[in-house]
Amino acid sequence: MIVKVVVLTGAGISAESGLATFRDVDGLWQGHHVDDVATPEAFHRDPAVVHKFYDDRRRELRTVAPNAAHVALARLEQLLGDDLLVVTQNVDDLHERAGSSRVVHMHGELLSALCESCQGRFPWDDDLGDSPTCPACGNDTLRPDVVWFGEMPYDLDLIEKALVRADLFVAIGTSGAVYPAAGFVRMAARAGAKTLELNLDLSETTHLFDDARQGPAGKVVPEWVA
Ligand code: BV8
Repeated sequence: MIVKVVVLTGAGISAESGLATFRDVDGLWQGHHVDDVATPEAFHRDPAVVHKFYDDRRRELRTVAPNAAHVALARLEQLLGDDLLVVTQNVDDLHERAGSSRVVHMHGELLSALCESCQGRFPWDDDLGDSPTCPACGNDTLRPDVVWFGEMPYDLDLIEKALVRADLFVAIGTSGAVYPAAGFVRMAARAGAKTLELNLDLSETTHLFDDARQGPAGKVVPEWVA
């Protein structure tokens, strides 16, 4: 019997690697109001502030490594192949660095730059400064290739097709605070999938899952994959 699995990850899976989450006590949004750093309006109002917010995170990302939870999901992909899809809300590259290749970054990627003029995408080169020019069209309209509030997440069609065909939906390290990701559990359950939440503590959507286990991802994810 083919088991099709969709795993949704959030900032909590990268916490033990040392990357801040958004809403925990020392989360990213502390000291940074979402409206000042994670909306298109913020970027057009003061691009330097937004570039600095992402430059700081990009610099920090280069100093951390995947943890046991990322490694366990990469091992699960070796077992399940195309029957596993990891959908991440995270913009870090820790899933890929742990060995996962079937990863959808629905909120974009920290190490990618997007040109607002020609829509070209390029690896983010560290010293792009705060008015980087597009290597393709030459305009100084490069922005972080991340999905801000009010912007359409990437690959929603692909994700929804996987959710309605899933036998099992697992959410790992996400508060269930942001849509449309927070609604994926309902979509999977409605289509008949079993649902499991692995999280440090209860989330805003724990009550929607068939099963929920609390604990650090670096412990509960390898236990689940084993
Ligand atoms: C959209 C990328 C529609 C950037 C992010 C009113 C006005 C405007 C919009 C809305 C509105 N009401 C609703 C909306 C929609 C809005 C939304 O949901 N707002 C919320 C706040 C109510 N959503 C959007 O705007 C989305 N787009 O709706 O578009 C549309 C339709 C048509 C046309 C155009 C548009 C886009 C949202 C994407 C925003 N970008 N990130 C960046 O990274 O800087 S959001 C960001 O926060 C993450 O990507 C993630 O999605 C989200 C939630 O974060 P989590 O990953 O869950 O992390 P969090 O800190 O919250 O929780 C951590 C969890 O881990 C906790 O539960 C904790 O217990 C646990 N944990 C901690 N340590 C561990 C652990 N677990 C295990 N082990 C540990 N060690």
